[in-house]
Amino acid sequence: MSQPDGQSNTLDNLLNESRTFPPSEEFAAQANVTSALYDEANADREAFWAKQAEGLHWDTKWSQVLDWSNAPFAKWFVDGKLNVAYNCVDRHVEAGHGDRVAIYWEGEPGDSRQITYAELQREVSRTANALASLGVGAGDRVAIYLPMLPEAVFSMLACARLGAMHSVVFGGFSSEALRTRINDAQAKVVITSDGQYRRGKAMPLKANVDDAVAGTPSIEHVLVVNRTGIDVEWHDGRDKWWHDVVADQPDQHTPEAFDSEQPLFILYTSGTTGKPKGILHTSGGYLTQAAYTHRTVFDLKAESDIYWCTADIGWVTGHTYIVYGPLANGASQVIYEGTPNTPHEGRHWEIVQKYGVTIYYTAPTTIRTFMKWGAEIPAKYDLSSLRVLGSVGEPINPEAWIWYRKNIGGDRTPIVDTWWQTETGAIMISPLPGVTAAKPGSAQTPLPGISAKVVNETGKQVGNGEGGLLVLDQPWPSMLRGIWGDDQRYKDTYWSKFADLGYYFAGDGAKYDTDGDIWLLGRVDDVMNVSGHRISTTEVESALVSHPSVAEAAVVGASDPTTGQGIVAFVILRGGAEDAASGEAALAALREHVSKEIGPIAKPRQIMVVPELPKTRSGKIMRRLLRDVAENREVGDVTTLADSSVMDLISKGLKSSS
Ligand code: 6R9
Repeated sequence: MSQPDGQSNTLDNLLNESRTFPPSEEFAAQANVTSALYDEANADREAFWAKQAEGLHWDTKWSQVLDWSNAPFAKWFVDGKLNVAYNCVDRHVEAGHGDRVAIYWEGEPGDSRQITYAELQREVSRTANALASLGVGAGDRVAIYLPMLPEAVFSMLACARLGAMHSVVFGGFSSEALRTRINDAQAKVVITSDGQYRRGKAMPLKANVDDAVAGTPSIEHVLVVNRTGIDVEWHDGRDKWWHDVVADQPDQHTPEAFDSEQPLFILYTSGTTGKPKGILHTSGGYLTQAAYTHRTVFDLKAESDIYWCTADIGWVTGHTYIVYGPLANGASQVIYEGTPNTPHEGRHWEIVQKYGVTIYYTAPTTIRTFMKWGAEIPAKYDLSSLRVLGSVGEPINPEAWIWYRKNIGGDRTPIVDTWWQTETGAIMISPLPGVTAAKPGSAQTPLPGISAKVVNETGKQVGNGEGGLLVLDQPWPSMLRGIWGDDQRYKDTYWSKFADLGYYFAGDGAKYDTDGDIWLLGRVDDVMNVSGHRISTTEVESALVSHPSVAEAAVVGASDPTTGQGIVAFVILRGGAEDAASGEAALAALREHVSKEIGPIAKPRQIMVVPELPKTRSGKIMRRLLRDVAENREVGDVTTLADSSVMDLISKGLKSSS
């Protein structure tokens, strides 16, 4: 049973983690669903999904739930017609919830804005009218390159309303990254802002668009939100201020019903090689699974919950769990513009306290950052409103999970560790907070309606206690419908490894524990091979993080003349531990700790103490760059890093300490 003591020196890692946290009786009693949902879905998957889809408003009902005859190109809710924006906005107003707050927006400098569903309906209508006046119609592509502003949500929903597709590009990306994405999608309009606040400073944003758009013949207009008031260059005719074009539009707009398979958005995700893939999502199936998972996995009560997902809108988590899922469910949510340490390291907890946030969804990297800052920071705030916590983006180390539950969740809240991908569109594997006895570090069970398996190289399901590759062996409503403009790459990337079995290969390693629960082990490209043993980076990282002095760890395999690969670890120490642990003896003790946790084979050859780790916008560690450092190579392409100066910091720090 549970020993919820994250601060102790409990030796735990993915191999012997055995604590479980069943939901409390009170939580289970009020939960939206029970374990009967698994039985219902197993009895008839298509009927189950049809029932979920019935929760949306359809102008025309579907004639067939799933058409998989042209696999791997799926059609869900065939012949059905709906408007996605109507479902996310208007129908809540028509149901009498116009006064409910949809968005509590909190700006980084401390300004704030509350937007009710009735206001959201007017804003989205105005934006749709404005985009239409700029020539945007069904099937067109609109690039959105904005900070976390309400206008980003208005823009996405306005596209959906018009049947146009959005391609949101993270505001931290370079002009070059924006240019290639605009060109790949042949976008007509790009929506941006003059600047964006980052750690208390107004940084230019439109300037990047000017650079990008110099090389994008398809762009006809640049629509600019005035956020910071900094100077911008202006191209008459091409550039339009949001407040000029949108404000005067009529605040009514009649939504048109589109086919269930009408493209909704493209979202680019970087592959290990080659140009980014434009992942294509469509309407009816996507919205069905977004709404269902948001309601079920977070146990959402739309009338009373205050939900907060801390992701950026430029990541798929922002699409599905800030925009489409919560709004389709009529939820009230917080959207925060800035970084977690502006102006101080308690900003998130101050926001939780201010709005009485009940559901909080973030990434392991953020949790480990909070650990590094210290438990005394959240302890200063009233977090008693929280009732469900979520994690997404990477495997969460058991120690971080325990810390999260103890210091944020008051040893009380369920935690849902949600596995999914840009490609899956919505959550696929996760505990259910009122049903599952949670295990720290495991995503555990495919959701009702979803089928996933761990298989070996030949596609045969492995047994309990064994590891292999994660596959999805049945189509699901929010699955990607392809890679924009490249059907062959879609088939090659996801469907060729187990072509005769028809399995979708997710690219992740995973294993079953002795109960048959699933543990994710990271991308298969990150698996190391030490003297012929396959060792997962996640396992070694979790062993390191389970040591009291370590806040974050990244592990790579560096080529080694004797063992094939040797394990090189990069660690960030917890607040206060720096002096004690960076000495030789302390590093030797850390190596011993890993050896004891996993076995001598997993003992790092070398441990380097660093101030930061290189991460993508969604908080994933870019191990490729660390491998370059470990193998003494010139560091490769850093354009998709959230903060491109991090690699300099790491290289400099290593030089001065050696
Ligand atoms: C939503 C999102 C997808 C990859 C995925 C996996 C990793 C995400 C995870 C997780 C273990 C979890 N991942 N959630 N690994 N446990 N709960 O992150 O999408 O940016 O496309 O990344 O992220 O490796 O394959 P995306």
